[in-house]
Amino acid sequence: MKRLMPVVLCLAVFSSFLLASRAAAHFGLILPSDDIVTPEDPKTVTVQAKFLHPMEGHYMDMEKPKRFGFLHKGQKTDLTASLQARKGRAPDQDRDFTFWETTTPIRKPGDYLFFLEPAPYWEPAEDKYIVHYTKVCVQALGLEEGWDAQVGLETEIVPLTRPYGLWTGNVFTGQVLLKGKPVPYAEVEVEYLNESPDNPSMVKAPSDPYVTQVVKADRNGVFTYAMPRAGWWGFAALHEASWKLKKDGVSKAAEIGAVFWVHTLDMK
Ligand SMILES: [Cu+2]
Repeated sequence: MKRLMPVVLCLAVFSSFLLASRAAAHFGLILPSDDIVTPEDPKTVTVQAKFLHPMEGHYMDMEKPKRFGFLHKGQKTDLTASLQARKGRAPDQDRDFTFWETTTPIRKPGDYLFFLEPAPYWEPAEDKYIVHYTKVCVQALGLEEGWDAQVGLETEIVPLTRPYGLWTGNVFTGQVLLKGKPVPYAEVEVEYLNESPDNPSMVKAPSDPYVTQVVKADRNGVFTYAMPRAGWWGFAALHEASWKLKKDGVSKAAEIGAVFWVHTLDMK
């Protein structure tokens, strides 16, 4: 979510819904059960697709994704048809939300770059659609190749840091691409997945600016962020699409996001 302009914020004071949404950034998420599959333990991984406010643990309902799959050694495998709808319950929500899940055997060495093109999500608070093109990398069987590949999504983050085997405190550096070209000075929002499976306790933000971190890319669209806690970290670069979508016959803008997720572990 693009943070609202100050003038909008003034109006938002009258609307607790808008006010609440100010701090919350939307993120597409691909969450694999394992991010590194070792040669000693080849397995089938479970992969979930969700749409949420990661730091706050607030989930939106997700419609069936348009496209979901992985890129491995230059070859795409489509898993869209295998996606199953699942229900989840966030701690602060009094209703279930829908997400999508599939499993895939990891049998061949090399990086599995999972990608997601969700169905457009209508956000009434922002009067626009949101489409987050999301990626995550699963390292397989010892061959560290493929993580820096472009999937060819309308917008995507291409990692310059190898996106696995990261310690807490490491930096993550990536390049923001829009239609295959770097985006100078792109703004990148960063959030911690507070419901990371290995997070011992939910982190409470002392004030709104702590919820979503913001970094800007350089003139080549390259950004860097150091991750201060073990778990999953999401990076999102948002732009307005060059196309529109209809809502009840009216043409509406779409926010397209390039999202990448990485996992960190504490050194012990
Ligand atoms: Cu939301």
